[in-house]
Amino acid sequence: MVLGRLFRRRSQPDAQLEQGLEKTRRGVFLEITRLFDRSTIDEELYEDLEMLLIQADVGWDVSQKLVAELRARVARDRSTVPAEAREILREEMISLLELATRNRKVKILQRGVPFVVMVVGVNGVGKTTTIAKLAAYHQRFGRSVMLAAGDTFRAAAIDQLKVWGERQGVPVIAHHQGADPGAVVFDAMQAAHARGADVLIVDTAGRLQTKHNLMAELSKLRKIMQRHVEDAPQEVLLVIDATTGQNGLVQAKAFADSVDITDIMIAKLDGTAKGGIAFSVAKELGTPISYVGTGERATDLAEFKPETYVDSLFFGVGDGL
Ligand SMILES: Nc1nc2c(ncn2[C@@H]2O[C@H](COP(=O)(O)OP(=O)(O)OP(=O)(O)O)[C@@H](O)[C@H]2O)c(=O)[nH]1
Ligand SMILES: [Mg+2]
Repeated sequence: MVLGRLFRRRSQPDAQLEQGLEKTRRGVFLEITRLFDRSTIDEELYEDLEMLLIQADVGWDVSQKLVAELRARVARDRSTVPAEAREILREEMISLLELATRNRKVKILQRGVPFVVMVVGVNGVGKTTTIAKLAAYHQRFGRSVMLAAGDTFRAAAIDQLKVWGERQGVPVIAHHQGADPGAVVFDAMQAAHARGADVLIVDTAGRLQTKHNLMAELSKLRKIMQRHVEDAPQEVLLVIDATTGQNGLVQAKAFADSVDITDIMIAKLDGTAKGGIAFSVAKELGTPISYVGTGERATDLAEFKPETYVDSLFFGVGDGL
């Protein structure tokens, strides 16, 4: 494709992220790239672009906003070359993702004080798998990690975390099924202190019946953590399932309304051709997206960087572009 030679990526390629976005890149975003492979900027370009963005799960509002910004800037710059419009689109997409990332607080890990990560989200979105990935991620920085099986609803949930713990060589603090998650967290905080763990990652249940129960449960866990570490949990990570699209986003929003979220993980990005979800998440939740999940293994995690993300939607190292 001629355009492939015109556009070169500017960010450092991230193999993990590219793998996660492969379906999206080879699907809708390939069509978007082809849209700009025409001789002039015309009305059809804008209309088709809007439709394709919506198809990629960018969301109705965000797609309209992106196209409106593109139109305005093309008019302002008196641009007539589709390649320039494509470049403007890239910039607009990056700045949209950066808006949310800007809210990110700098996190400081102190020796001897456990950095507590509480992982939350609705059923089946990928919380437990995310915990295994985070454990591997922190281990790569040489940090000692512990896990707490705070989802005590199902015996299987506890076992699943223990299996991951064994694989990763990470201790797991767990009680029996039906135990009070508060007691698990209490023990885990003590153990993390006693063993000098750098990072403690806490699994939670996503299946509490009402919003009120969920809030009560999570704020109770928070208080227990704060008895040991004043500003714990330093990270409250909301996991979103990319394959559930706009529906998942509505659920995530309801969740974020009841709990103070600091970071977002978009899991199962590899399982969808709708990687545009990151844009609606950034816009609707306004919380920084910090990680994406790109598969079922503990190593299938990528840090979220707006520029790399946008470039990975258009370029793949193996694509010859
Ligand atoms: N392809 C793919 N599958 C994933 C990813 N993350 C999780 N999964 C799969 O999604 C399923 C659910 O993952 P869990 O980690 O058990 O999700 P959970 O939120 O802990 O689920 P509950 O504890 O039942 O609420 C499992 O089959 C995982 O292997 C991912 O990034 N990519
Ligand atoms: Mg789980």
